[in-house]
Amino acid sequence: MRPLQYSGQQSVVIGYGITGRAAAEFLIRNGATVRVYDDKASAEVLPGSMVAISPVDESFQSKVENADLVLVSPGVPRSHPVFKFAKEPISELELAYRHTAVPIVAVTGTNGKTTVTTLIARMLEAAGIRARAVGNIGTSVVSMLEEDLDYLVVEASSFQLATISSFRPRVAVWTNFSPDHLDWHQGIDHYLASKARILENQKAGDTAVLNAADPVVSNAATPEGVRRIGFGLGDYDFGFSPELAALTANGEPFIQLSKMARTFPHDLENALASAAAASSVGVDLETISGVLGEFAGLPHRVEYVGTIGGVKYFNDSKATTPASVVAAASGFESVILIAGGKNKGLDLSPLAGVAPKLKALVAMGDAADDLLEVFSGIPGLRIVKAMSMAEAVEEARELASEGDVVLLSPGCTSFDRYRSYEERGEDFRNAFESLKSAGGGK
Ligand code: UMA
Ligand code: ADP
Repeated sequence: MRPLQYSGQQSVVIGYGITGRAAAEFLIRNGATVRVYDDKASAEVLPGSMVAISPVDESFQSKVENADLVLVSPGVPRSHPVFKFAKEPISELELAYRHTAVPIVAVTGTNGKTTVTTLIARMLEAAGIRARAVGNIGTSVVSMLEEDLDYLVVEASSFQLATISSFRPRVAVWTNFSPDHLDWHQGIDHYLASKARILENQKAGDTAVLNAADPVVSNAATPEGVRRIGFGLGDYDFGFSPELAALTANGEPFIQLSKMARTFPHDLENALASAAAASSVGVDLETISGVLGEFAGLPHRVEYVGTIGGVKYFNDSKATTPASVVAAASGFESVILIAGGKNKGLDLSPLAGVAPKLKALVAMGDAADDLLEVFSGIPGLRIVKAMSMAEAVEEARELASEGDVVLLSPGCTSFDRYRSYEERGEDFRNAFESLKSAGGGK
């Protein structure tokens, strides 16, 4: 770790969640006086700590304007007054970057970030490189700075990238781009610009791993001398050969699909992005193949739950954008889709892209009526509305026949009914188990 100098400095931290706590502790440990604002807190001083927490009050503007450092938690939207008053608000990614010499592999994109971050970390570890998956995946980066590591593999959200200044990943991975988080960003332009910032501080000799089949990502500008590696389901640097049924590196097959644990189309894209990144830091293709052969996927991401009466059930609760639902459904032939939840300001009409795979739709949650509108014009499609997950799973069972798939892939956040996508996915699993123990319905 590099030496630190915050003695006598005033810092303001906005939000006291995973990020805010870790950042406040880090700054205090390094001599700063920290003031935390959290809109959900009543004014308090944490017992035994040096942290005073309050909601935005009259002193807020002057405290923010006069602070030496203003750190903003990722969930704090652009409409928050801190963005009006702070000279240079920074994210925790930026703070961590300023204090580490450990090289960073960073992963952004609308979908697939957590999966690709996990895969890259596993590939590096399998090669004997000491690496940790951190960031939006759930662990603050500053809390890892004391660890003895060779690489940090950072999942970087648009919220975190929006407030960087010098953050420079040696390897930047951009999985794909489609509209998301428009409520936070107040528009798609700011969302796109924030994602693109992952590349802006790269220097000659660094690597950008870019989705070659995605028109937005493949056209992103990189600084001079940055090595660009394209990946995708075609003839790219890291590509896919349908004839050989294999993933390829520079045209040469390195793993047969039959050897891979997950082979939906988006799984292959995630495998290629991860392989490209790991290979760029020196991991050999054999080690990479070994990891891909064992990786069974993460929970709540097109996760197989079980089979009732020849109908397979999959939990894809993490899918909170239309593009992710389309990707998930593309791996199946005849789908009963359970979708809906809280819309995060997105146009849901691209969900109609799943229509060719759909036998029926079960719409639920706050966005149910919006979904009915999107799908109502599709001839022959059965559509029902459900008031709860249990009802949705029962309805889906009624609509399904042997060989069909019931897929929970909401395309919306869970916050209308649940605290998290995990809780929603567990509710789906419980509804499945109840149906199964009741004999499978019908
Ligand atoms: N808060 C305010 N004012 C606001 C908004 C929030 O005071 O306007 C306060 C809340 O009252 C709460 C605290 O801020 O006390 C929460 O901060 P936060 O929402 O920034 O969340 P953290 O706990 O710091 O977690 C964040 C990421 N959360 C968000 O981006 C919303 C976590 O990603 C991430 O794992 C963690 O930092 C570590 O990096 C979550 C996420 O949903 C899983 N990410 C989005 C996604 O993946 O789609 C981007
Ligand atoms: P993120 O961290 O970006 O939300 P995850 O790896 O957690 O991404 O995957 C979330 C969901 O996005 C999955 O459940 C799946 O529906 C979809 N998904 C995953 N990878 C991709 C991809 N490469 N392209 C499109 N959709 C994807």
